[in-house]
Parts: sequence; structure tokens; C-alpha cells
Amino acid sequence: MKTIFSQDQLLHAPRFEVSDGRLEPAKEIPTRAQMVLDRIHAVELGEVFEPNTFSLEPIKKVHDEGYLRFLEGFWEEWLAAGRKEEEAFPFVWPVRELRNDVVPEQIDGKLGYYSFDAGSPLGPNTWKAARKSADTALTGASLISGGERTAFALCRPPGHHAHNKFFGGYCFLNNAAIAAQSLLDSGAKKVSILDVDYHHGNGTQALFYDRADVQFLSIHADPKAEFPYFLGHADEKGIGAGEGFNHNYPLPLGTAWDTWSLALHQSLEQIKRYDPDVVIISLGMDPFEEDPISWFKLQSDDFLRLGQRLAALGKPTLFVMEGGYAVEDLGINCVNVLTAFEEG
Ligand code: Q9C
Ligand code: ZN
Repeated sequence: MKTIFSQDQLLHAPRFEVSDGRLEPAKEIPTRAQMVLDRIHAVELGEVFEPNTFSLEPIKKVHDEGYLRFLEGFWEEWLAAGRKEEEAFPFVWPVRELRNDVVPEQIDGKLGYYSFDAGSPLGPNTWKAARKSADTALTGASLISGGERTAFALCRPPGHHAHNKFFGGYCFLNNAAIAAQSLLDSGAKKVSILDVDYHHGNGTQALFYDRADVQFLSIHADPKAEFPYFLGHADEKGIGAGEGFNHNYPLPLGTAWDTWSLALHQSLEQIKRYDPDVVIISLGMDPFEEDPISWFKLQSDDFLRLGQRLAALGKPTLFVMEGGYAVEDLGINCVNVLTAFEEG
């Protein structure tokens, strides 16, 4: 299997995150990608190559232009405002009765307007890394459009929590959504996105919620108990033309393969019914039992089973990396999915 990755994706290197009511060491760190790369080389999964450089056009199909301009110019603006901190945290948001139709002019106002949490600091190279991560996804999509059965976009920073105009959950650009849109623009009529990250893919869901050309399915920790808390319930089915094309499988904390795989089975049945031209897997490795911030109980061998089941769909499949924070095992688990898929 071909892997796409750029060293520029390592340039986003947050030190801290606000989580669980306090400042904690950042979890979404460059080592994650390095561990996956090391394993890819160790098992000789296949060639690893640089993403192509794309214009902003395919990214603008998914993200608001003002949002993209904000991300691109943020660090300069931060310094111009006299800030000396090495990374920037939002701390005020336009929730409920507050207005979200006027973009603030001041830097902290903008930060809050364009985000939904304080877990995803912006640093000097966040834009550069996020842009490369999106290019990695776009290159993966172009391989599939060009006739490859599969490809692995080693995206980092991840993407599935990012909405049209706000970042959060370590995500800035929604790589899987950008890839899906680009596949549609290259001739695919229907794309399914199956999100197996431990956290609900709120951004991806929202981006395609009113559309029938992208089916979204997510197996994740019940948002009543887990981040992102405010989206991902079972009754979210899509709206308008998108009604019936969104499927959430919220599961209790502590879920192991027996129950998790039932949700997987249901997702795969829905995908078969939809009969997409391409499947995108939002590949979060945080359902793993030793993940430090997650509470599912999948084991390393279960990721082989996941790869086999995905292969059985028999569809062109693009893997897009999302979360997964048990860095020691991240490479093994991730590459388990990919090797089992290839052999399946
Ligand atoms: N105790 C991804 O996996 N922290 N993002 C939640 C809850 C944020 C995860 C803390 C988790 C974001 C891509
Ligand atoms: Zn996650």
C-alpha cells in the first residue's frame, strides 16, 4: 500500500492543551506520525512519498474562506498583537444566545469565533502543517481517482473534529471531508466515510449533514460521556436531502471488540446498501485499550480483524489517519489495519 506523508506535518508541535479543566501536556504530538512511519518501514508496507502541492480551491470547497485566511495569517497577527506566548489558546466562544454573525476584529475574539475548544493551540507552524496534512489527504484521493484500490494518507494534524469554520479536538482542516469532496469532483457519485476514531467525527458529520452524496457513519464513545460532548447521538440521521445518510453508533465507555464489532457490522451493512464508489476510513487508533485519553478496549489483534472486514467490502478505500495517542503501539495497531486490508 502506498503511504503519503510530508515531514512538514511534524511542524505543528503543541506543548500543552486545556483538557479536563486544566493545562496538560499535549497529546497530539509529532512522535505519533513518526511511530507510524517507523512501523511502515519495518514491515515494508510499501512506498512512502510526498504529497503533491494543491491550490486552496479543494480546501475552500469544505472550509469557509474567512476561516482559512484567519488560520493562514494567525501567527503574524498574534505577534503583531504583542503576544509572546509560543502557542495560542482560545478562551471565549459564541455559545447559544451570543451572536455568531459578526466576526470580531480582535485576536482573542477571532480565536474564539473560529474554534470550539481550548484543546487545540495554534502555533507558528500550525497552518503549514495542517495545509500539508490536507494535501496528503488530497494526494490519497487522487491516487484512488487514478485507479488505485487503496492508499494511506498519514494525516497529522488530524481532521475529523474540524467544521466549516472552526477548529477543535486537535483538528484544523477536515482532511477526510476534503478528500471526499475531491473524489466527488473527480467523478465519484457517492462516497461513504466510516469514522472509527474513539471520538465522534462531529466536523465530518456537520459538513455533509444535508447531503446525499456523502454517507457518514461513526462508531464512537457516547457523547453524553465523552468529547466532543455536543454531537454524535444516535438520533442524528441527517437533514433535508441528507436525511437517512448519517449513522451514529455511540457506545458506552469500556466497550470491547465484541460490542464494537456489532456496530462495525451494522455500519458495513449500511455502506453495502448505499453502494458507494469509494470508501474513506477516518482511521482513529484511539479505540485501543491502552490509549491514554480513551476508554474503549480494542486490542492490537482486533485491528487486524477491522482491516479484514473493511477489505471484505470490496470497495476502493482511502485510509485517512485521525487520532490515537498510545504512541508505543500506534504504529503496530495502525499498520495492522492496513496489512490486514491488503491481505483480505
Ligand atoms: N477527557 C482526536 O482524536 N480531549 N481528537 C478530551 C476528555 C480532546 C481528540 C478530553 C480529545 C480530542 C482527533
Ligand atoms: Zn479521537
